[in-house]
Amino acid sequence: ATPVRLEDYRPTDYLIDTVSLDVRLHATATVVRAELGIRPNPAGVAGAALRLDGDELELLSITLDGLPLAPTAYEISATGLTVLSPPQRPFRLTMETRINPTANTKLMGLYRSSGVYCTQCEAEGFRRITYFLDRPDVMAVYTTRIEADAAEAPVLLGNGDPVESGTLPNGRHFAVWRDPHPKPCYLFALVGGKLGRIGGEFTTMSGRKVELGIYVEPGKEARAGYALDALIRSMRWDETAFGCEYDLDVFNIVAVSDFNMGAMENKGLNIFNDKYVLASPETATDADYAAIEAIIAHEYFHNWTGNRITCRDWFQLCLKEGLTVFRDQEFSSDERSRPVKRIADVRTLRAQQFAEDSGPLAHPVRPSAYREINNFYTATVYEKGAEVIRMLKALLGATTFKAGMDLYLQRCDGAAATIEDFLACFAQASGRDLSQFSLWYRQAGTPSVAVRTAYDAAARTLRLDFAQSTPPTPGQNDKEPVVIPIRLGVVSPQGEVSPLRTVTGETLDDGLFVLERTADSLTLADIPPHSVPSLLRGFSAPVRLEQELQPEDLLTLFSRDADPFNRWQAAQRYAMRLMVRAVEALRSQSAPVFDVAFAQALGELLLGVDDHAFAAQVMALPSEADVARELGRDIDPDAVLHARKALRAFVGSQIGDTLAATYERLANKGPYSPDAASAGRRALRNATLDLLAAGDPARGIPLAQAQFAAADNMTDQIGALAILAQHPGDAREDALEAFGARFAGDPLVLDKWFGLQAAIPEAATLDRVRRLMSHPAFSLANPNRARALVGAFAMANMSQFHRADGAGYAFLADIVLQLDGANPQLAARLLGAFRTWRSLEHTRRAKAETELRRIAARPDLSPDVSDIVTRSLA
Ligand code: HT7
Ligand code: ZN
Repeated sequence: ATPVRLEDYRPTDYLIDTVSLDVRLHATATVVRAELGIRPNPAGVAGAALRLDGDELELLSITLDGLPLAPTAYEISATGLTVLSPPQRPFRLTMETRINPTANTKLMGLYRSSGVYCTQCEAEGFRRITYFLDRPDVMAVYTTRIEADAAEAPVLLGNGDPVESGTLPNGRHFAVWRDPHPKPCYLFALVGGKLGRIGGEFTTMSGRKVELGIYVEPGKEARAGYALDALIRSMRWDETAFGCEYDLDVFNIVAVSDFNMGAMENKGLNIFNDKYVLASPETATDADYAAIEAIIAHEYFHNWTGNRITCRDWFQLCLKEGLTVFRDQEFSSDERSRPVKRIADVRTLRAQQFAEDSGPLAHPVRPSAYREINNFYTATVYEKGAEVIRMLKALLGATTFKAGMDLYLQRCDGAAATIEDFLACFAQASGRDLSQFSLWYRQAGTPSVAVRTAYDAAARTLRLDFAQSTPPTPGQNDKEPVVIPIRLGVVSPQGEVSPLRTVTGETLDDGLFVLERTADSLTLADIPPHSVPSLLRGFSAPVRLEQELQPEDLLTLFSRDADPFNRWQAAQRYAMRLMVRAVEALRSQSAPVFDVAFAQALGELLLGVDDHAFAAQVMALPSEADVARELGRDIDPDAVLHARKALRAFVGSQIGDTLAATYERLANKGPYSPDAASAGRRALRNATLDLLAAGDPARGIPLAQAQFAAADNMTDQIGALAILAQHPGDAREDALEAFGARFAGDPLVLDKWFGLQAAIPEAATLDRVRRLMSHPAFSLANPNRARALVGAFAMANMSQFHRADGAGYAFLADIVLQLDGANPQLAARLLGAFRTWRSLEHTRRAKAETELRRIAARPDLSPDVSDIVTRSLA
């Protein structure tokens, strides 16, 4: 396929102002009648043909202003329908198409999930429902009539507000929904099925009463309570934090069990993967509760950042996604612990986005070309996109940032906007030139900031020399310097140096130094001896910081830094340093040597701990993938695994008594509550048990067995099972069997069980995964199941996916090829696990390449898989 390029953007030749749909639902032969109010676009080419997109549609009839269109007046192809000489005035085009929702395994367009009819139109799914100008800059007002068998689909939902409903002969019924807000077709949705409901109410700041509904599989209503609570909190927060008020009388959420992504922000009718709606103490972990809260908020926040203001084209995806991720992260920070949320978000950013940015799939936050847009719903667009917004706020300050947001929400309301439109609001509000800042949207790759420090004891000055560089990425060899906000402080033996002053007498506002050139320096005055600079506080920019810090400096920061993020970062760096050395030792056949001071520092943290969630983040040492990224090249995943295991065992044995005492002290006292403080306590308790079992299995495993047996909530139960899973033997197998039997009827819980087993870092795991694929609850056709088992093996089990014999690669390649025909989006996502292949040692690299070439050689690959495999090999 030829790439679509940003520079080729042109407005459409026609606009569609109104859409009236009549959808007669039928399992295999749904008929859609679409009446489109069309007019020539003054910004388009006069007299041009009208080319509508279409995919897997059967056209039954077509009329123009009520008169049948002659077969010579239009052409149909596999990708669309062209009206050759449309009138150059407003006209009505009415088409009937037939589609088969049951055969729709791609889960794009109209499909059935466990018998429920539902839709997914972003990015280009509406063309699988009717012929249309399927692009986001075509905005119309929609009226949707849905008709169905009343027994098969008693609930009929659409966008907007309900206007009419009634019964029909032959057991059929109908409902009509109208959405008064013009929207792009990717926000269209309908649902029909047997669904249970829980309801609520929200009164907006201007007094509008909104009826809230959450629809789930009948019988699971009780598990939707937390999602409803999160929705109400999100609606209130968006009013307070951003002045964004809801704009319809109804807001519905429907949970379905077959969904390619997490959720979808369709106007007034969000559709969710049920994994992000359903929760009960017995079935959901604390992490699940937090994810539900974040995703409910994210989709709701799209009502303004995405729906009221949408994207002009798909290159602008970060306009809505980066901004909305930023907003949901802020919401969770306000609802929970800000530092802990920041640490968790940075962990995700580094694991997903940094990995993407350093491999063959690297692309800018706003890409300039794509072959398949579905492959650009990435960590770069979402997570790095959010970091760019966070930097903008840091650079402008909270007040000016708010003024820029207010201007954007008012000026671009109702429009299909671009990143330029967005930045123009902040340039105006601040009076600043943001042209260099806009490079963050255009330039791929993770910048490195190298820092050298020089202390002049006589003058009591500390000089910091910064130098930035961004490595080449595909298609971008030469990089320009970007604007990097570096929040910093200095930790002296007496405490924080405050305020920070330069030798020229300026005060560093908020401790912010902005690096704009390739190299720059800063000299701080009046710095006591033995002070340690604390740089990139709160992870103020998405960069790699290269700062030489000695163990004693790291211990100073870990114990005394006023910035909790950098306290955590210091512990991670210390652990990383030990693991990297251990990898080197193991690869040269010698035994790793660790540092007692590190273990003791962790022990001391536990003795004085008050923020449990923070301490849990410290105890979770860098992952194997973190270590691999740090090494960067010639990676031997077995050496990484063993280095990490060895450090964990060392810490666990060194501070075993403290771990055991902390574990006892943090025991559950009352009934389960998902609140952040209780979740933090459980997280720390599980982390201490994990390290204890790593250091002294004879002590830790019986405790894990007891916790597993007695647990009254999923966090404790799966926490214990995850620990047992790391230790081969009967205790593990017995617990796995008991868990599998107990939750045999609960697919979302079994996903955890699949995932845990797929992540066991042992040679027998690949066979275990193959066996589990025949488990009655497993189906490759269900994206949650596929991701839980195959995805976890490929993405969360580094040593086994990257087995030296290449069997892990061959397994994944087989699955990708098997899935590609049915669900290309899912196949392409799983294939993304190969993205780090070039950084491995040569034997594995060769085996990975063989499998990638085998996939590439397959004829009739989907555009999704073909795009990923081609870029991975380039
Ligand atoms: N905006 C939504 C993206 C999405 C999606 C994209 C492609 C294929 C299927 C999809 N389902 C949802 C979700 C979001 O980011 O809010
Ligand atoms: Zn989103």
